Amino acid sequence: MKPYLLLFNMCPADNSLSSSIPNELPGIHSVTCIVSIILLVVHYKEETNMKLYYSPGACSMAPHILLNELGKKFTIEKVDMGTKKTDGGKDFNKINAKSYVPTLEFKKDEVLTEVSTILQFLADKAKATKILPKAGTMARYRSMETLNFIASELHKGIGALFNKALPEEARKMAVERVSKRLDYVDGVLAKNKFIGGKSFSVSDAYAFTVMNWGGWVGLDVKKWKNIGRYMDMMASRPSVQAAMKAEGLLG
Ligand SMILES: N[C@@H](CCC(=O)N[C@@H](CS)C(=O)NCC(=O)O)C(=O)O
Repeated sequence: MKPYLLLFNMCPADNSLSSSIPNELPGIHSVTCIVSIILLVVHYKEETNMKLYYSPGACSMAPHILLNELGKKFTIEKVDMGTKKTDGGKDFNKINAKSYVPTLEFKKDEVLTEVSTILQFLADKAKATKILPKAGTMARYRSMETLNFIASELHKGIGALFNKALPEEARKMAVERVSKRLDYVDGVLAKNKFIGGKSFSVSDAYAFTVMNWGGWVGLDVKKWKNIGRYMDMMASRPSVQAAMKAEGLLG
């Protein structure tokens, strides 16, 4: 339990607590209560103010899936990547100078970017150590190793194939390169149900999202047997279904 919730629980409806407080500390329970209430309000506002800027099916779907898994309160706002305008009529370039999604507004006028960082931020904040091990442990470095692999090899590898101006030879080379990475992923999934082991982890939100682009760029990821099984299993997860529905990808 958060320390201020503990303090808040100690706030008496009447003055019954005063008898247990030493005489030399008059009014300390009132101060404690006021501080805990202020912290409670700040925390609540922070949680409810969390907003994810997204583009349907883009890499922003990874934190979207994770937010659903964590059961967090959040809102989403679509960004038109052509005009860089949000659904709410804002200039997206002013929200994120890098001008790409995902962009997580986690408190007023403060945003966090980069998929792997946002995923770690959200899981750490929720203390969800089952889906992202504690910082400083070897297991955490393994998770970071996987996240970095997904970001630099899969995300950028498959993402490059969206480029219609890519010359045929360059495209062939890009497919060959990413296919080697997918051979590796298929081997991992031959031994494990999920990317990081026996249970769902933050890496699955990310790996599913970028491998799901296969259908849009003409790369049939399901020809890798274990990846095919994994994609079907992930697609049926409630957190994934809810994210895809909210982004307008499912009816
Ligand atoms: N390094 C960034 C890359 C994010 C990225 O590639 N976002 C894409 C969508 S998947 C995007 O918004 N592209 C639009 C643009 O660059 O204009 C991260 O890891 O979050």
